[in-house]
Amino acid sequence: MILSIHAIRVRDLLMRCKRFAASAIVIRRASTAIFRSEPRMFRKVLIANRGEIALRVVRACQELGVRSVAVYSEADSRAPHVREADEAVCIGPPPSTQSYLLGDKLIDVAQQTGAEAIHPGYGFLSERAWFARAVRDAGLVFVGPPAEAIDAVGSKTAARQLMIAAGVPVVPGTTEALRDADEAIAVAESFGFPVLLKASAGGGGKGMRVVRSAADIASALASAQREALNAFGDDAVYVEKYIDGPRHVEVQVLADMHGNVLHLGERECSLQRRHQKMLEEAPSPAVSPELRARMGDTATAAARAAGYVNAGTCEFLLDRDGQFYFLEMNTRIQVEHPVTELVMGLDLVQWQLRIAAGERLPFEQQNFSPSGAAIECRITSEDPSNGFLPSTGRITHLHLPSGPGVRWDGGIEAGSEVGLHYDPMLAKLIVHAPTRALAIARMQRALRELVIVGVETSRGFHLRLLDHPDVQSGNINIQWLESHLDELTGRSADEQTVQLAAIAAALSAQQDRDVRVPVVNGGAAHETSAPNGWRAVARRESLRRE
Ligand code: MV4
Repeated sequence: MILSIHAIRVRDLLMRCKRFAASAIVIRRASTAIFRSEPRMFRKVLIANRGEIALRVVRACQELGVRSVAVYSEADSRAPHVREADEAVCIGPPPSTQSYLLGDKLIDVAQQTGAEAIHPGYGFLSERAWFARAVRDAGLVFVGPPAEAIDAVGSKTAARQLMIAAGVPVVPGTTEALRDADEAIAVAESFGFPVLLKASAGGGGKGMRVVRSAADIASALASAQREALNAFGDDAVYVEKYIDGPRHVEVQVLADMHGNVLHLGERECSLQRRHQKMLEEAPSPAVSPELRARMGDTATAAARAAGYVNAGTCEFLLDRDGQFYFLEMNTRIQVEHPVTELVMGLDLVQWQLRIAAGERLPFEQQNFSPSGAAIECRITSEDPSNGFLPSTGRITHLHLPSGPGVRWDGGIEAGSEVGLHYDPMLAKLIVHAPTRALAIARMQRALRELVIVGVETSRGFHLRLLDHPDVQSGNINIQWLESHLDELTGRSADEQTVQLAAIAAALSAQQDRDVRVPVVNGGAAHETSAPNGWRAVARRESLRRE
């Protein structure tokens, strides 16, 4: 009825809208002609990843007004990144070789959905130069560095040559593959044993051998070459002086297309097991402002030498004497990027998109210094008391920590199925506080609030880690975690004992719940029930609504 009364008015309005839209297009065309260099943010971006990083990119897109296209395997059809994206396309069965690693398919989907750019996240195709090149050749934008920059630092020996030429300190050693054991012995004797044989195509420690005497070189070289050939299809192995007990410190860089390169300080990443980081922090307790400036300048020089654009990371070894050596450059957004975001106060994933769209970095290097301290714990579905065996199952209950300075970057929710197809990292718990000591206390508090039921997780391990005096004092290096595993992986009780303890604790909490304590000492008497493990958990759980 209303419609018929106002039919004429509605038609009139529609006409005005059309005329307005037409003039808006004319104005936009005119303005792009005048400001041809003015970058335009993408309208739609495809996210070639899963889990927490896919959701992290969806969130960045939403805040920039960019439409997002998620892709997913059949195992991920109910995943949060699929639900939160504007569109989602199933790309294949669960194995990543048949889904998240199908570069051509991802490019097809981007073209079919009208996406203008592809964000690769980390892992999967993020550091494959051929994929960056194929995306560009398809007329799309790769949200990451140019394929040439990935190539420039992809081979360790080539990267070492490039960095030496740029004045970046590298560990003493060769810059070309070894021909034979005799050459390796000659080089090793020039700086002394122990030495480290490394695969040129390597990463993650594959094809690495510590050699302590000339007698051991020949067999170590042969096995390193064999392992390198198997893992990378390239048997090139070179030699470096072995640095004993260093820290792993990495520097975040951001570079735009217009020649601006910034560093955003360092992350301390020494707490790792089998090359899997367990906890990262920013800033590093071992880095002074003066060292930060020197490492930062070195990182920006390395990025310039590689022709780098977008977000990247320079990995360094920092030895006991405060000497630092360039190791390699990671040409992707990293898992641990949030600790840098929190202490530096910027959104790295948003800047990845803005840089890829052609924006200039509007920052001055001297305005950046870390504010407070941030810590990240990688919450994995692994059982620390059982050799970090991956744990699978359905997450039946999930309670997330919150409150001041707490951030949860997760890819799971209650109901999620955790399988064996992908990485066991479920989420990252990140805290920010004014000092390192307060950040540790905040992380301990947040980990205690966290409840994940259904799979074994690293939560308890992280609590024990943060309780250790060496971690609290920052007195750690890349060997520390693996040499303290026994103290950190408390053996778990058998299932029946766990069930009995849970029932006893629940009953006792139930009994306590409605007991009124007479007011003495100003009412503080009832606060004495110490927050000891089971009792505290049972009390909290019995107060929680289903
Ligand atoms: C080293 C080193 C000691 N000396 N190079 C391991 C993987 C690769 N990214 C480089 N790695 C190392 N290179 C020299 N000359 C010790 C390691 C190393 C390591 C480095 C960073 C983080 C964790 C590590 C764990 C074991 C060994």
